[in-house]
Amino acid sequence: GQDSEPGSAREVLVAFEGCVTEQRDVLLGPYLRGWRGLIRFLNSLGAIFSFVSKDALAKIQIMERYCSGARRDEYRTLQSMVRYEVAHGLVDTQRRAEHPDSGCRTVLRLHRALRWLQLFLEGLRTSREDSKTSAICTDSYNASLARYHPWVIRKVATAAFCALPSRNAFLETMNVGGPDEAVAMLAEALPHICSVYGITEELYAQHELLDLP
Ligand code: 1Q0
Repeated sequence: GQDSEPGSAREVLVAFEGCVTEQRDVLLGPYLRGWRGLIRFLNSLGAIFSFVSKDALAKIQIMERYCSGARRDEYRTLQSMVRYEVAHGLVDTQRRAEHPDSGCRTVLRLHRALRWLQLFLEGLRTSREDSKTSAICTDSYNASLARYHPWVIRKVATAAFCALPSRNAFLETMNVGGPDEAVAMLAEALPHICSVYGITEELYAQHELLDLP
């Protein structure tokens, strides 16, 4: 519900912090809450990004259904999800067919987007005050997600990036105070996103799931 969704960037990033257990498992509940918060943030940037938030939301909803479904215990962590889906042949590895919306392929799309987020936030954090948000966003997109997207999506996405507010205005929309506070919060939060990303990447590599259709 509305109330359980994070209201500021800090809470979004804290949700990612809460994902990783002592055994370095990634809990899907907090992972999806972090994503819900990101989508809320994205929606606040304007309708121009709704083609992005619609796709991300659809993926979050697929995962939320697994997490509250009959097999919810198998979907407590990314590790248990991979184990379960792989062991039961629930993952399409060549083309999308019997299992077009497996948890593994759905999370992979979010995982790739998390790499973009990591680069984008790191770029924002370390950029000069007069840098253009659109340039930071384009660079991080080209270095990550773009390679998985067809030409049309790349064009539409890079056109939409031009609508992003200036660096300082963007940092202010994070709702954690002025640009300096936002930069400090990013410095504190980014290691947690990096760690979720790194653990997922390793898990998917071990199971050869990084190219799922
Ligand atoms: C700040 C501006 C945000 C710009 C978002 C950059 C990503 C652009 C991606 C555009 C692609 C969306 C169209 C759908 C593509 C799908 O084909 C693709 C593959 O899925 P499938 O099922 O067809 O195989 N889907 C994806 O690649 C998923 C893309 C998800 C992108 C989610 C982006 C979430 C952004 C959040 C904004 C956060 C801003 C910073 C917040 C800081 C505060 C914590």
